[in-house]
Amino acid sequence: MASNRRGFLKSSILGTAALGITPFVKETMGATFSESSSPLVQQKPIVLSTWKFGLKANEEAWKILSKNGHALDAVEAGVMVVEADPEERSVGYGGRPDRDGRVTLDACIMDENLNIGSVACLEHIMHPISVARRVMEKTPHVMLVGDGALQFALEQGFPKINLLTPESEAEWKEWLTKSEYKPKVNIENHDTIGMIALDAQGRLSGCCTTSGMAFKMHGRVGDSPIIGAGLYVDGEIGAATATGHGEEVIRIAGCHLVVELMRQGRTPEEACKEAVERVYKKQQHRIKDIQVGFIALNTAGQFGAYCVQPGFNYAVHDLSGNRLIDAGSRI
Ligand code: SD4
Repeated sequence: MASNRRGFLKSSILGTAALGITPFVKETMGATFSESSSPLVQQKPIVLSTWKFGLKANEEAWKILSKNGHALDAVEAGVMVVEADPEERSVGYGGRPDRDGRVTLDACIMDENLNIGSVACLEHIMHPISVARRVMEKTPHVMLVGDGALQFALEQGFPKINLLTPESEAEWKEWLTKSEYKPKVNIENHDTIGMIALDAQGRLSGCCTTSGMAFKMHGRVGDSPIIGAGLYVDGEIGAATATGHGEEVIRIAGCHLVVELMRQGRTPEEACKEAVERVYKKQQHRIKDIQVGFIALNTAGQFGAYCVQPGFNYAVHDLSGNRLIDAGSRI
């Protein structure tokens, strides 16, 4: 088994060297590769994303990363897979609606040079992440919301569609019978997709996209499109993205905090843990109703994650393959 793994690594390295991608340094070859976090040697490219659906998103991102592509293109392409999937009921097309039956989407994107773009409360568009990228690249602004975001998307040629699938509509109608607003922890074991990547040239990028809390008030915006809350990237330090109850992530400016902690010398996992601790400390009286999870990656390719409640997992794809890892939890 171990020799198969080494054989796979070796052939991956030879293959990627031909593509001009920086291979693992020699020490990695003989070592057992740590699944938990923080490998001691630099490795790139690498991509991380939240929840189980991150596995298929990572596959798509890897197509770009393994060809020496830009991390920004990889993360956008990766999350688009989940946005377009009607079976994924917490992101994009088929996402659960707000309490008025409207599917409103939040997304943001960021590269290694602090370029940012974001949309919030965007309706009728399959790929909010691509609209966020257009905001970044084609406007003097960083964030568009609601009707303005839709108007911009249509001007940019994005097709207008109905995002409410029969399954989500039925669930909303069922919810209406009680109309009880109570966010659930670890909905169907997946939630927002946040993705962060380090490409072969050492460039970091990230993005985050969601339909937000199911049956939220119309106009509610979570952490996912808020740069510094649901996502942050500093090309000299690292990147982080978040999932879970957005209000709690915004309260502590979560992902900016994680990146700043890495700047102070914490490993990615230590930084995520400390950010989770801050949520825990202030919200102990209601902590059983709260889930927040962070994933983080630094410029050396070390990665880690942490969450409040057990049940959060994340997908990692590097030269040794694509796998799902359970994050450590505070409770
Ligand atoms: C948000 N973090 O909007 C996102 C996704 C979510 O339960 O709904 N989490 O708060």
